[in-house]
Amino acid sequence: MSPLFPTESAPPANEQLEEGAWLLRGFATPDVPALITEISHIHEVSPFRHLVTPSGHTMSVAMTNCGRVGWVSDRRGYRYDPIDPDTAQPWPPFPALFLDLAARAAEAAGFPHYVPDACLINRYVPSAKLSLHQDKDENDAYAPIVSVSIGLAATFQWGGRRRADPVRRMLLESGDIVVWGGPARFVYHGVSPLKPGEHPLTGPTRLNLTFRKVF
Ligand SMILES: O=C(O)CCC(=O)C(=O)O
Ligand SMILES: [Mn+2]
Repeated sequence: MSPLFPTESAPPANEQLEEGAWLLRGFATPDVPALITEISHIHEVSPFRHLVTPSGHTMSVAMTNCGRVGWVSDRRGYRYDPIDPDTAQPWPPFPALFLDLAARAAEAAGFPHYVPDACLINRYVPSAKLSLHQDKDENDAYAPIVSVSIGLAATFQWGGRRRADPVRRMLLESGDIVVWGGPARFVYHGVSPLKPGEHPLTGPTRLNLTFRKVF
């Protein structure tokens, strides 16, 4: 029987978005302060930068990477590169916490033994956005994307396998993780323009980690 005077609210429920895709609400919340510290160390070695798309558009989201390879874009196209083009050095290695968190989240979504080799780190300020897209520069077409939200909340767009499919919108808050792989691996997704706000740990900013298995 439930208590007459509940003192604690129930833990946030996980939500299956479709086969192969889960929203794990609050999964990373205990790790958020340590994740922010790790991101600031990565930023000291490989700073956030605004990449240019092959069509010449400068992205509103600032990006950096850690891991064996990093996702980059320039006039020549999109690719994974073991060298940070801004520093001419390898990307910073994965912090142990990143690998551990990604593996735990993947397992909770039905993808055990997840060992990513890249983590793209996105930094959004108000009005920054990511248009509807598929993540398809990775060779592994089954292993999931594990996407961790930190700081200001954002509206996540979850579409279908075709760009024109209907899009669901959901608020992602700090500590939420979305995992999509297997049959959901190539679902179109995006982030609506970030609304202004102030988060106790990140100020007027949203950070996002997306883990990928590239090889
Ligand atoms: O910021 C997010 O929540 C999604 C990021 C994303 O889709 C990407 O980096 O490819
Ligand atoms: Mn993506």
